Amino acid sequence: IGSTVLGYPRIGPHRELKRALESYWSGETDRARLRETAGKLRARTWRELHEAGLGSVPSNTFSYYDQVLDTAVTLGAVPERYRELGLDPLDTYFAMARGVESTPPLEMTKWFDTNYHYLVPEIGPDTRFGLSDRTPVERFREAGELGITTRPVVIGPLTFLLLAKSAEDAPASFSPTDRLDDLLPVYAELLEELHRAGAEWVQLDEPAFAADRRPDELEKLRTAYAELGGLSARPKLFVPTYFGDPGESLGVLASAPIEAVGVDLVAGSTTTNVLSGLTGLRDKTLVAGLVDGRNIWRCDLDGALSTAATLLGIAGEVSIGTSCSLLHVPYDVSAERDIDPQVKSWLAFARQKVEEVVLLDRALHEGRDVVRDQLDRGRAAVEDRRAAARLRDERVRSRTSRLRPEHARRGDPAKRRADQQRVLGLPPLPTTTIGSFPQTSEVRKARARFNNGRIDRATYESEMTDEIRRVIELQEALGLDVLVHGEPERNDMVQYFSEHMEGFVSTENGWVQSYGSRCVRPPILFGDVSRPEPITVGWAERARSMTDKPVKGMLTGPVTILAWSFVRNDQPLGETANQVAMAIRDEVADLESAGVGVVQVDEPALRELLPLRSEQHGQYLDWAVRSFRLATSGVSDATQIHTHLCYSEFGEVINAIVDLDADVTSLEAARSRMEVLDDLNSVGFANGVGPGVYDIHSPRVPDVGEIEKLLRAALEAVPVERLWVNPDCGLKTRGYEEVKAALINMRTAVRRVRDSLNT
Ligand code: THG
Ligand code: ZN
Repeated sequence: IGSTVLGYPRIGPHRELKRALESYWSGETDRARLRETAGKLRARTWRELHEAGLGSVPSNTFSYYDQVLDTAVTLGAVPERYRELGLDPLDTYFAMARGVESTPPLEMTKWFDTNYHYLVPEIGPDTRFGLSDRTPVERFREAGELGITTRPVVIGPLTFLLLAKSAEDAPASFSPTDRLDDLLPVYAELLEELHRAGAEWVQLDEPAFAADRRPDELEKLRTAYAELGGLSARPKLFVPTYFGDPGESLGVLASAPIEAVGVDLVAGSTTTNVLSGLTGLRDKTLVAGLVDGRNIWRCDLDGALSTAATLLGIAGEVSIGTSCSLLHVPYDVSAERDIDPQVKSWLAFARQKVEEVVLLDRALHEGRDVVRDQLDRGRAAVEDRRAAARLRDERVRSRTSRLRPEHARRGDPAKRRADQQRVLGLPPLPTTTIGSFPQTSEVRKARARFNNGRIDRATYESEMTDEIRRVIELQEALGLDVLVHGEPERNDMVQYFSEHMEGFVSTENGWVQSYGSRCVRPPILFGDVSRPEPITVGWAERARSMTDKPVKGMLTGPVTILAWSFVRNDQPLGETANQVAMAIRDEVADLESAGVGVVQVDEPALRELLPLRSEQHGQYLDWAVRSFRLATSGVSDATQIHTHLCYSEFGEVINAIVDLDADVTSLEAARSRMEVLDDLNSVGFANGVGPGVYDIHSPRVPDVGEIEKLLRAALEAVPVERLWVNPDCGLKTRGYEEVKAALINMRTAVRRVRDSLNT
């Protein structure tokens, strides 16, 4: 197969696809324009990868929205309600991704433990599979016209079914994997067409096997590749797993009649041990995923080469690859103009990673001498980073080394509740919001003008103060009980904090796709973390001075800061978490000193970093919970700590929610009809809880009766003195009209329920 990457960013080096999509959706441009932009981006990527010298260039890694949705459409798994819209294929596709007036979109969820989100296919007993779209073949031909023979990439049949959910009307006993036998002929047809079109190799991704899998699922993997491998006229098959150790699936794939297997040697710590015990690879190619596809550090080339050398005897052929698709890193570090030059010299984005792959493969097969200079330069950068004094801040290290269990412990919860109620004097069923208020275009413009120096700090601060005053006045008018300042000064809840802490650098153009056209710019955490001065205290204090009601200070928790940053890989994540926790702890203490008696520390990503393998859950949750508690345990019993978690699926972290020991936890719950409350009861949760009473992800304004019903349902599960009332997430992405209407209805519903409590 030769050197290769498993996938590549597709949003465009300057987010060209984002702009083209959003302008098509808004009706400003037509589809010809969108197709033209998309075609140019694909051609550019193929040329770049080809010219860089890769042995095998992937295709079909482009997507208008999401690769799982692409696969569903190719295989014919389009739910009836989208077919019935009678739209053409492109708009049917976008209806599944974004919904239309009459029909909401498919559910979206996290792609394994990354910050990318995919659309969840719905499969039922009646789903009519069939090769309904030939995009992988068309893209192969399109690249061929540029003179580049590519390797089409498609999600493998098992991962596709394992990521799907059962259709609404499927019987309870049904599982999407039950349909494997009906699906395989469609894959077979696709492979045959690709073969006829001249594809030598096809890549079928099976990352689902880096997570825990049951024996019957491994058996299905065996069946699937026995069948696909047994086709008479087909391309060679390359099946990579990634995001962790493949465990037993590696043995299954090694003995399957396929030509190449790929393993993630960055996230998979025990994979090399497993490999050494396998004999089935002797007549196969092993694509060694040695260049990290998920982080932005330059590769330790010597280390990678010595690992690669140990594999030479195990597989028939060894090719160098990335650990996973490069979708999860930005395009090109050389486009960054503002990153500190020394830190910049330690970094590799997608383009640089392609160079590393090519280099390693040549060193492995042609000898180190051929690429001596490049190896020397790479080594110098890695050694410079390793030895850099600026990675270490002895003040930070001596502080974390002196941490004791009592630093992560607060007083008795009942006493805390009494002390807090004495200070706050809240009514039953207190109302609050999650923190952010709509980010108006005026607010965004003011931030942008301040960042590029067009207005001075005083003007910026006065504009933000005016905005905070408006938000406070609105909340007073709505009669809410615990107010927030609305966060107009924040671009992103992680980026904002990283910009105010030591140990991070930000990028100018380091965009990574989060979902569809939406991107984030993860900060780079390179060294010891500390907080040189208060970050949010000035804003919170201003808000506090504008009202007699309690004001809640708003912070992002250590786990979420790590989850949404590129983190250092030279020490355990738990150690980095302690440092971030202490920086947040300092901020919490300063808020308390400034008279802010309620502080919320958000951890929406607590679930996201949960390891794919359950045997690693305990260790992760230990450090994750400890870091939250370190951040929040430095205050008096009278200071009320809140936290907020989103993205449902609390099941596997439900005990951790208890262990966080926040005084009040607000959760996304409106869509799951308060079921989470019973789950919390079953694990002995006894603190305050604010199950979201309406879904902020939809523009729909909930009516009073609906909220009232949810509140009464919540009161069945939680005693009145522990129940809070709030929307289920921040309001940043909504408009003021909807927000006002929804909060008025929330407030009215609470009044009705409170009145009925008194009688
Ligand atoms: N911040 C970060 N990561 C996240 C979220 C976040 N991951 C999970 C979830 N929230 C993802 N959701 C979004 C929602 C909106 C946007 C991105 C991810 C978004 N981005 C702007 C865009 O693409 O136009 C860019 C924002 C900017 O200018 O900074 O709207 O909240 N880190
Ligand atoms: Zn949320």
